[in-house]
Amino acid sequence: MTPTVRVVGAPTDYGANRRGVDMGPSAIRYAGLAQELERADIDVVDDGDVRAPRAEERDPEAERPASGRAKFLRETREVATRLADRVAGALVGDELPLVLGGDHSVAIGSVTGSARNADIGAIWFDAHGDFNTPETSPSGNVHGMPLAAALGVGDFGDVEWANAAGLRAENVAIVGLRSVDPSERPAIADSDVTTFTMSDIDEQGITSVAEDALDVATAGTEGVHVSLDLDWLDPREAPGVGTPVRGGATYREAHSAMEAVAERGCLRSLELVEVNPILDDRNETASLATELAASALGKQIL
Ligand code: 5AB
Ligand code: MN
Ligand code: MN
Ligand code: MN
Repeated sequence: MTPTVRVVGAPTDYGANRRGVDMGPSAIRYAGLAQELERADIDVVDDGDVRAPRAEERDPEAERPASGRAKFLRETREVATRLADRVAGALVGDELPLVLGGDHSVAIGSVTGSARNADIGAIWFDAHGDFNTPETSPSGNVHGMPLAAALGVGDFGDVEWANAAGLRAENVAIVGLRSVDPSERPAIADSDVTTFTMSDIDEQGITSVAEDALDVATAGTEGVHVSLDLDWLDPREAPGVGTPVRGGATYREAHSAMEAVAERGCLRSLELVEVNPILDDRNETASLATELAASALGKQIL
């Protein structure tokens, strides 16, 4: 039985390279998230959004660590803290938190909250590694750094998030990689994170890759956080994202991976991030996000 799903939006866009992902939570709700889950016999409670600052009212450079680039670090930390409390609170109530981004910097809060009272694994479905640090980032955008931040990699100044107590790199898998910055590569290679590129999916097939990623994330853990960046999918399926990269997962591959997650019965928390309605085509990326959530949460065909 799927527990009650508690939806919480994190409407940020200051962590991304393009404006507009802050409208992601609205777009995903408008696409019919609650109805889609209810049709799948899943109970849903919508907790609204965490308060998020607007980029134009803030100084992007405030609290930039001495070590390098990272824009809107103070804002990112504020929202991560609020979101982590909501996620941890839902879990304490035996509910399953479903976070709607927002840019991928919100994952720092989701992961930290999910790993607060348990040892967890994480699967990162993404075209990108999200393993930059303020020292290696080519852009300064924190949506390219959340996995490093959650694992305590890199110098973020004196921020407190950089340790999701219950998450170890050995239990993290990134699936769908096809765009990694040269400066980001060594940190991924030096970590104990397991990676599956699009070529691995080509060669091995998505079913086998999903099972391997689930093995990594469930080994010795009490549950798995699934972080779904919609740019994991091919831009033909998911045009409404800020950093599209050709050659991504197909519609069927994405569903198949989410179905594997549901079947394993290990899902602890889920997030749907980087949906950008300004760049979308008739809200189809948001709509796809709702479908994939239903698959991950155990929607049955028969
Ligand atoms: B996303 C890039 N590596 O760090 C950077 O969408 C892009 O959350 C990051 O995966 C993409 O700026 C972040 C060039
Ligand atoms: Mn990405
Ligand atoms: Mn990402
Ligand atoms: Mn992106």
